[in-house]
Amino acid sequence: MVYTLSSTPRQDGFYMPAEFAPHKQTWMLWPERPDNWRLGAKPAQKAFVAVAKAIAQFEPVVMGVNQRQFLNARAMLPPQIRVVEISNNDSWMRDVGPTFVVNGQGTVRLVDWMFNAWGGLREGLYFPWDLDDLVPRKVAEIEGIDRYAAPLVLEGGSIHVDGEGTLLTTEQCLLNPNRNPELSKEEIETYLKEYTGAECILWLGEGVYNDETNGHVDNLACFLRPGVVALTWTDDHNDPQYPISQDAYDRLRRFRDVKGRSLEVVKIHQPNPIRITAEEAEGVDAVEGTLPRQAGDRMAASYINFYFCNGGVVVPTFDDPHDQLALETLQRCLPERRVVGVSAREILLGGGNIHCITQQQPLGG
Ligand code: KQY
Repeated sequence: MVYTLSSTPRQDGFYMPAEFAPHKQTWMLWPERPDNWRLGAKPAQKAFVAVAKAIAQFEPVVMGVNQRQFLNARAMLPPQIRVVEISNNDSWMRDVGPTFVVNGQGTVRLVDWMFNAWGGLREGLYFPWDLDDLVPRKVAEIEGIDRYAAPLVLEGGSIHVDGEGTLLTTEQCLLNPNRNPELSKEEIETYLKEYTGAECILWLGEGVYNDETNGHVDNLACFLRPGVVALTWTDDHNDPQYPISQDAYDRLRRFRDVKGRSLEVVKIHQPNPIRITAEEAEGVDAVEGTLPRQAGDRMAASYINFYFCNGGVVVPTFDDPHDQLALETLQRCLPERRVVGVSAREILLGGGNIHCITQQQPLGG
């Protein structure tokens, strides 16, 4: 039996563990929509296969797929990657998927946030999003785990936790009137605490320049472990990213986490500006209601959009001179893990990156 609970995770002693805690498996969704992914999503599908294979070196991967792509996904993915039919509007499992919570005694449940395609009817990135909104319920049924229905519009990429009670987010996203306009900052904090178990909410300002999610934190900054945060960085004062990263750095240095610690900040230099080419833009179908792709638009490229898995870290690379330094810096900071780079331009062209297309299910033990 799978129950929808009327209590909150905090009331029941559940909390969201850090991404770097042990996982049972990783969830992904298969890309196919031609108004977001160029050339009928064929290049994106190859990139998703590369990500899934990289993660599968470390832990099991489950790929959710719409019915019409089942056979294609099954044929393109290696047999150890499980393929299950989960209807969806697009493939951003971080954002449409559940947030798993644990109680430290082996029980795992999930939080099902409300989803409005990053901004609702006026500013959302596509319409409709009804299938996306049902993904967490289907994961609950597949896994046989109970569900909390959170009365808050939130995407998984807009929060990071350290697993000890500290949560990192951005004002640009969570206070955006296109998410929860009826709620005050204090009310949003209360919901975050009730549904993730966090006690200390740290607010950064804006997210990465031109990020179409309204500034998800998962492209800007993340915990490497409790007390240590990685931040996307540039030394170029003329780059529009500079004041954003500088403000985030200043805030991070001022913060104290739930344990009263000051935070160490590791700067990860961003890639050189990446712009969509005319050929890439032409490959995307124009559909009313979907954010159009235009040649010359700068993409929100960041190495921070990486994913922790058991014993590994899967990091986007961009065929850029900064790739090597990003990989080396992460490897130096995370010596107990193997850092793996995956070429991610095709994922970036869809509006996100490796962290945005993955969702960890904790072991919970
Ligand atoms: O988390 C993300 N970065 C998702 C972005 C959605 C893009 C839809 N075009």
